[in-house]
Amino acid sequence: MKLAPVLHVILFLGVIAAGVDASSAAEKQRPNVLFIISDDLNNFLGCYGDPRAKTPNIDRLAERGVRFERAYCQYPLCGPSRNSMLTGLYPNSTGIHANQQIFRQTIPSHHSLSQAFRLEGYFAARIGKLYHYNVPKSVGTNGHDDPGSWELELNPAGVDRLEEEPKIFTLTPGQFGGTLSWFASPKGDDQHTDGMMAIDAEWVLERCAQRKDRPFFLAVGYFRPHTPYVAPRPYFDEYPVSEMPLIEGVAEDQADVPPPGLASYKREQDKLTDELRRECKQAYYASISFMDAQVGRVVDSLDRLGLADNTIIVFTSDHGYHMGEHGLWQKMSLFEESARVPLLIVAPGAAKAGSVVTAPVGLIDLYPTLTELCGVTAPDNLQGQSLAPMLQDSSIQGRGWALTQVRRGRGRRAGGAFFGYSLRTPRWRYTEWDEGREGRELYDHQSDPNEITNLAGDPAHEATIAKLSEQLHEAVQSTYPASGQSPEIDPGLWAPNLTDP
Ligand SMILES: [Ca+2]
Repeated sequence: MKLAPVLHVILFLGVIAAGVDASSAAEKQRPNVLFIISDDLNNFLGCYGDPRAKTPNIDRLAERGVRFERAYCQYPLCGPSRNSMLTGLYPNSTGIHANQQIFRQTIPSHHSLSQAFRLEGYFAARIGKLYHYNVPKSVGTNGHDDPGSWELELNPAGVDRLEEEPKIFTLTPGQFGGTLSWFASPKGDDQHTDGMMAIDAEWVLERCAQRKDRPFFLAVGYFRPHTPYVAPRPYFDEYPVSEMPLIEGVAEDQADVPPPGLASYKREQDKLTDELRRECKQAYYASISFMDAQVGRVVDSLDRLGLADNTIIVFTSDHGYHMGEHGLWQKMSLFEESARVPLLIVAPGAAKAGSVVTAPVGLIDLYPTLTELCGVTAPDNLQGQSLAPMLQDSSIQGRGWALTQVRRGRGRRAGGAFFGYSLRTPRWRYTEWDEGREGRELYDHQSDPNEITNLAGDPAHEATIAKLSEQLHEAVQSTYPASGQSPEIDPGLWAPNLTDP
């Protein structure tokens, strides 16, 4: 019986250990979420290898978390993309294919991403643009927001909205949101909308830090670099106009693209000279760096308040953006530049910091990812995949493709409107316009990362095209609701503007 006291000690220690485990598990709060989205931001970021971009704060997030090299929007336009991302459903299941609409008009009982968190006790707050807003006209209002998604909504408006519009250079007088337009502002960061949003976010985080009993879902939606590219002057000075590159060989590149592939071009862009193209690029980069500084400010607050260890950070954009590639500007194309988005996820304890995932993923995947990471119940009809396994092991391939769609044609729903669908696999981009009736495109990213040579007419690739076409049609099928019924928006509500006002 000599061993008995030792056993007692072991048992006693075991009880203490179990007790500590149980209490720490009880005290361990569900993770918070800081969801940061930029508007009309492409991959002009240092962490994505851009040679000019000065984006130290976003780059820092990439080092702290996982960078998704091939992330894509489901629709290269604010409203449809954001509705899809925040419902976890493809546009064919939200019924939202244009701006000025919200999924409550089509699938009112569906729970949005932040609503799912709210239903389980999270404090959910929105600052700025999460659902669609007209930029700049809705800045300072709720835009086309969904009130059911949030407990707190903040809509600051800075000098960019309230004072400086008359000074903005624009290709079409009086137009700012859908047209190339820019202004180097003499006012400082704190007087601009995005700067005010960072200050508001800091204030919300301070409040959250005091409420230990309730986890938060804080969504911060910056308006830059959306047109008009208005940012404080010092950010413009970081990008000398003379150093802004021009795209060469556009006419040769366009020769093999079917017309719908280039239909996002706007006639007003004929007014662009090389000097204006350079100024435009400078202003876009300046707006990105200004927005990057506001990201840094919010992340610094999270660190300062001791919240970072238990907060998942997402950084992304609603779609990509052209700066002259293929002769195109802005969004609404199915080329890589318009479909691709930056996507960074920092998840303390659930992600391998500094890793890079190359599997194609979509914004549609964020809803199931965040609910899984936080143990929040998700609706059972979500159409994306959880990226949580990829955060731990970057070699996991998941679904293996991403799908982006866009509407073409001038009519309302009948009378000539059709969709283009583009499938991105690790190697290929394959696009069908109206199921091929209006053209096909095939680009080999192994040898042609800029998508210059359309291989769709090349007999040597017939087998590849047949296989990708089958894969694309299966993918499109998966974008509809399981019931087979596609939600339709009331035609009276359908807004014919295909681009962003
Ligand atoms: Ca081409």
